[in-house]
Amino acid sequence: MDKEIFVTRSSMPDYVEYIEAIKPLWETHWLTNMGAYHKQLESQLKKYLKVPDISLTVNGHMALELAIQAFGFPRDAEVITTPFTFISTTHAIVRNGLTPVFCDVKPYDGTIDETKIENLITEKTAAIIPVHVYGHVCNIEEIQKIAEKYNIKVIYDAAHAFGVEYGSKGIGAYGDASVFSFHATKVFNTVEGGAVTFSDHKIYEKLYNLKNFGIRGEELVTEVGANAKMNEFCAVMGLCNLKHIHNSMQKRKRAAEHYIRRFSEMEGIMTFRGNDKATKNYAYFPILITDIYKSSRDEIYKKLKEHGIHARKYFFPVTSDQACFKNKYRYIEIPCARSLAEQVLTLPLYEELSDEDVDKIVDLF
Ligand code: T4K
Repeated sequence: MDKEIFVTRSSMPDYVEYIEAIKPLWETHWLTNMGAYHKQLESQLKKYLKVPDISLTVNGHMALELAIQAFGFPRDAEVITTPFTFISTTHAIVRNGLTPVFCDVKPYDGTIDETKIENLITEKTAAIIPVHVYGHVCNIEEIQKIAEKYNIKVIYDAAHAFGVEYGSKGIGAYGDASVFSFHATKVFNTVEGGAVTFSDHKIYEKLYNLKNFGIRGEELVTEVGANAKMNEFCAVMGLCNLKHIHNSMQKRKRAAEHYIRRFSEMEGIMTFRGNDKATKNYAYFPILITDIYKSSRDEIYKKLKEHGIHARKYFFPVTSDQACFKNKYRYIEIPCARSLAEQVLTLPLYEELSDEDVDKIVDLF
């Protein structure tokens, strides 16, 4: 069997660097509940992500669930969202008791098709939850215009968009809130972790309650909350990984550019360009295996697997077709989302992926 190559490989600091960094925990024994490292990471990420405010969480999914909950939408409200995403986006809406309304996406970048949002708005629409899928930036300006026109909220699922900048601002500075994932498979990880970014400080207080049982004093609980705090071991992992993030993205960039060079010679294989006004974080390397290519996406997926290369069909099937959601919600045509889901293949991309690894993968096409 060839050396196995997975779709990604967690970035980790040097072992000694992390061990040295967590040593003080053996003196303080303060391991969680908004400890010193949690505070440090919040303040460093606020600067790095160029956002007005941030609240850390135990993972990206809980960040999304609690961000939605923080706005207190009525129970039967509708939320316009994309089906071309990881299942977490749709779960977070439904677990809040809200109804997802699936909008189609744009074929060239997979983000929500802003021209189709307005038709889906009803008197029950409370929010739009678009996804900066693969780090591709949504049409922020148009989405904002629609939100203002109908007085609805915008919560971006920015799980893939860590470090992306748009204009002079961090991507998390747009909309009413944005949600990031720091999962082990992400470009920046805290093992498990996530964050909500926003500009209204009232949201910080609300999220504080929601992630810490609503506790505001030893004998005072002001609201019903969950437990979704980031612990100190994860926060230290984040502080260490943040020191190396530039380097890490540069290495991913090198591998991504090598893929692009190789695929530019191949008719029928499309790579994504993303938004020219946004910076790139090289979080994922999705390609489209179009109908004119000699093999189908599934044939390539299988062939790669036979050679120990574990590409992934992120995101097939569309979330609205998953067993738990199929035929449950309003029927809306989503031809582009379905077609992308059938043609997309996310290829391995991580720091240590060498040009030789990329060549080995592309040579199998
Ligand atoms: N919104 C969006 C748009 C998202 O994509 C996600 C998560 C979320 C919200 C929710 O955020 P989190 O609650 O997860 O923070 C993975 C991740 O678990 C998930 O975080 C991610 N999106 C999704 C796209 O992918 P799987 O089930 O495909 O991962 P898995 O376990 O198959 O791992 C993939 C590869 O990564 C492995 O083959 C090897 C490598 N790996 C994996 C792990 C777990 C490592 O190198 N280290 C590891 O620790 O879901």
